[in-house]
Amino acid sequence: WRAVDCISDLHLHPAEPATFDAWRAYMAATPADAVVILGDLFEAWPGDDVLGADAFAASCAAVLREAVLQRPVYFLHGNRDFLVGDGFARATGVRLLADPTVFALAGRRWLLSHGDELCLGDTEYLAFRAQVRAPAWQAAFLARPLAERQAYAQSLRAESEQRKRSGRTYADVDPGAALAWLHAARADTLVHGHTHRPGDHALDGGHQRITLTDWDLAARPPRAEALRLSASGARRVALA
Ligand code: OKV
Ligand code: MN
Repeated sequence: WRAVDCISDLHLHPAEPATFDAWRAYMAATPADAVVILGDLFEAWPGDDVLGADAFAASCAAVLREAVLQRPVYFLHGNRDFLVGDGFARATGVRLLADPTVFALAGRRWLLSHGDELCLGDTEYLAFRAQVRAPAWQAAFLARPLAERQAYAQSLRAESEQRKRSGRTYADVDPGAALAWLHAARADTLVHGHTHRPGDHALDGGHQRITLTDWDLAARPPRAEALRLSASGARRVALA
């Protein structure tokens, strides 16, 4: 591969059609040899059976099915779409990755993650995460009727909107934890999303942490970007 694109935090939702349209256009046209989605592609995901019940989810799957005819598409989970599963992978052709995953490209090792697990200051969220990532919790949750799971997803959305409105802030990635992950993976650069604080950060020992932007085509100015990894390094490609 010569170029691999990373995108994250599109938070696709039927109420934001401009973001969906930009994503669809990007997926059809990117010159990258592979696309890696670093989580929070969807604003909410109540389980893969939503694909048969919800027209918007089905439209997103159709975009992915087209895209994988051109190039492999990889996905790792965000904090919103942690219930994306094997049914989604089968229905779309997208390949699911563990978080974090190392990508070796042109002699460099890139560590790809959503980033939520590294925000050590978000202790309440990390407790929630440990609960909902447990296989037993997921099996019990997915056994409930879809309508009930959709209502739960809606209550989580409302809770996080309320938190935003109240001005409470989220923690950022812990630099020590990021460096520990990089060392364990023998990787040079960490690429992640989640925090919606795009930036390039130098870490000890010549390591680097690159944070992707979220996408919002309805914002002024609009935001959308891919990080293109190649032999010449990492380059931000503006898509809005
Ligand atoms: C995670 C999903 C947001 C899915 C809320 C109690 C309470 C924790 C919370 C923690 C997680 C929201 C608030 C998030 C998943 C969404 C929207 C859709 C799976 C409660 C404990 F009080 F509401 F019950 N959380 N976060 N969604 O990470 O933002 O579809 S979140
Ligand atoms: Mn996130």
